[in-house]
Amino acid sequence: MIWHILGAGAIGSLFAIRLQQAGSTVQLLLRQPQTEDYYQLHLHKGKDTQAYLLPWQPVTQATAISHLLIATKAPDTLTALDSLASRVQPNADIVLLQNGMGQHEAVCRAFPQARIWAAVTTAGVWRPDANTLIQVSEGHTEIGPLQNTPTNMPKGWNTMTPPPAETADIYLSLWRKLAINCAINPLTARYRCRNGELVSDPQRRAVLLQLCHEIEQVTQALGLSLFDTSLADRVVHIAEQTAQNRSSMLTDLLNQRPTEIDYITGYLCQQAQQLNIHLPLNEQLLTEIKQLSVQTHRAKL
Ligand code: KPL
Repeated sequence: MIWHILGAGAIGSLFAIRLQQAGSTVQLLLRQPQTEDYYQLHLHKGKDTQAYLLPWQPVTQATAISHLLIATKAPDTLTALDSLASRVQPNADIVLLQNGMGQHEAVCRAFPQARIWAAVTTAGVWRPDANTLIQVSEGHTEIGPLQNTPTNMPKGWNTMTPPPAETADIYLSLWRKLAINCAINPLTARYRCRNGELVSDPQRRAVLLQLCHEIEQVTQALGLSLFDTSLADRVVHIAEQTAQNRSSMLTDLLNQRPTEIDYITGYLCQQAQQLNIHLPLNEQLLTEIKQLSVQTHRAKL
């Protein structure tokens, strides 16, 4: 049994290493041909550095896929899957480990017989260059069923370190992460600031709190109780904890890559529209960030 990994960015590579460490055979699916048979990654955790060799194969290779971890950026999911759809066995195990919402339903529709799971992680990891991973925090990972899944976790996930928690309500976990990302990511992109600067600056903090209030209108209307505290308290805490981080959305903008705004704020606004809730600040941010993404994309061309 082989876990194929689609999307070998920071999170995809980290989980490829975790699966390999747990005894699974892994194979990265890469677009760019490599000169060696193995992809070498150095994982730094504090003062400790370990080297890992991860087998890889081209996405276009013809072997069948029975276990697939999807860790691409949300907007790339369906295009990336298109290139290997014919390789995915009908009853494959598929785990989606991504930011954002909306893509999960599309994958379930595309693979109606597959056993599909979603996972959410708070692991903090970044990749300064192609062969280096810096893990800032182990984080907490949750995994739960989306479609046709048996009661136990997919193979290899139960023996992973740190062990993911299995949840029957992954939808709630996805919403928790979505709500936090809806609050922090677009604002850091708007102000081009680090997460902590959203709370240390009084004006930005006021906008952040207003944004949280709007997001909570939607989650409450959906009957979701996200945290023990208000969303605003939770978001302020996370922004303080990750004060020095650049959010993934700001990082995408700075690197002139497409952002995940349609799958974060865009998904929230779609849900709000169906519930007849008006979210003026979120809608304004959706337009602004889409505009910024187009500008950076043009600058790159
Ligand atoms: O998940 C994040 C992201 O940047 O996507 C947060 C929680 C905002 C941390 O940076």
